[in-house]
Amino acid sequence: MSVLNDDFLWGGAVAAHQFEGGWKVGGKGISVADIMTAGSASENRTITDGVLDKKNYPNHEAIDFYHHYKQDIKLFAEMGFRCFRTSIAWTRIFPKGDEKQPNEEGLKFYDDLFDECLKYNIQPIVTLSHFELPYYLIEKYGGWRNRKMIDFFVNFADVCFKRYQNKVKYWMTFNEINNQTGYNNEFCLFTNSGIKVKSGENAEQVMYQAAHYELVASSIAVRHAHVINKGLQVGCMIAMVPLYPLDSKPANIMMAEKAMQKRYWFADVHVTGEYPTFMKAFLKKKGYTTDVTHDDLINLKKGTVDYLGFSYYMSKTIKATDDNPEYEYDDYKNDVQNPFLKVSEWGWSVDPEGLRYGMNWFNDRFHLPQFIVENGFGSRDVVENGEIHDNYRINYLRQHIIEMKKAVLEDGIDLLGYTPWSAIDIVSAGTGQMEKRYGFIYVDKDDEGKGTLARLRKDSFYWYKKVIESNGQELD
Ligand code: P53
Repeated sequence: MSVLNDDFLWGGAVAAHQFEGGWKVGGKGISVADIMTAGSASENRTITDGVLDKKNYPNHEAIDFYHHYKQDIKLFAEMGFRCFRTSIAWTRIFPKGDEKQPNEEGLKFYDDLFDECLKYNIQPIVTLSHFELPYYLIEKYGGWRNRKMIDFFVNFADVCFKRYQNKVKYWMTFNEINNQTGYNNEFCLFTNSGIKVKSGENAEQVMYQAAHYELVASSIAVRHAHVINKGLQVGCMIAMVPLYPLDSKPANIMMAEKAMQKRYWFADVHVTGEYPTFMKAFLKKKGYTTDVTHDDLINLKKGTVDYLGFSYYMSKTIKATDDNPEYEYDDYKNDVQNPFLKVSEWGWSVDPEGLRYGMNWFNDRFHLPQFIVENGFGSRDVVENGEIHDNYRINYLRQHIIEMKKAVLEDGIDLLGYTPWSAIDIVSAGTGQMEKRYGFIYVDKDDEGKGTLARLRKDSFYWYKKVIESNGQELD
């Protein structure tokens, strides 16, 4: 029987703002994550005007990886991680975001972190922008509403590529660039692009213009990376949430197709360097992207990505409505329950086969190596005598690894690696909770911010260690 390549990158993933803490240490500036309060499954996080007194900002301390990194990386090594995906907090390197010179103390922190990984032969995999823009850039420039952001991002990327080129080979530019469309898009417009939608404003229009600037910034960063060091591999990062038609009614099939276009055109631009025809037609009809220059189009074409990084948690199912002959996807109107799938406490469906489907869908279009950089199950965990029996998490991951292997071994997809979310328990991006846990390692901290921060190995820790040791053969 064929098996995965020996150099398959098994690991785990996190993002700086969700686990580092140390929000004011080492000259770090305030990021968008630092002004978001804790929410819950039913209550959204609020975005406050700067840091206010007496509010619970879970990202300020998070799990304090900043002061625990040696201990935590040792645990990752114990599991046998071959790689570790994290992000570089932009505000550690450029506290305000528009400085010309980087903050040496911030750069030094990531040197130490990456060296600690490399000591155990763990390859760092790095995202440049993962929901942690400098807040100053939002106040002063309006975030990605502003074309100037391209220069600030590219400067940040250049500094990182130059500094860490011998420690980090695989990079990604913008985390889940496509989640600004569809589900909860105003929240994502803030976390991804630092944009607060004004009343009376067309959020969709703002999003398309901001996404254009981000795609141009990404393409310039990719081109620069290759000039700095030919060995660097820079990918995009797309949230793959397949949108299935509810049934075989042609209108529902067409609705799902148009919805997939609306959510995944970002990947077309990243990979081909061009806007796909359906998107050109849509933008023309709406008159949305008014600021697109000739140079932008050249940049997009010259900076196509080396691989396709993506997250996969769930699929969604949709149905057309009669009042929408042009099939403009609106998740609030079109999303329906999939009668075949169960959902988690947070309403996320569990659909292992959707992972294989998504990988095939990407592969049919793009013919690029892929990297599963997030996949996991958010759940409450119970500690009993210092043990955590999280078989629900093991089941979820096992089923997804089985489908991933089919995609590689039966469908022939070139897959670089698999970094489940999350290497260790961290603050949820969507809800700000600690109790929506994804980790192999439990962290003693609750939603009120109380706890000793002690680390405990869950059952899934020992299970995943065996999976890696056997290169994905032993999944029981
Ligand atoms: P949390 C939406 C849909 C799928 C994944 O999410 C998403 C989002 C946006 O919240 O985000 C990714 O923590 C993201 C991570 C995040 C993870 O999924 O809300 O890249 O930062 O933590 C899980 O449960």
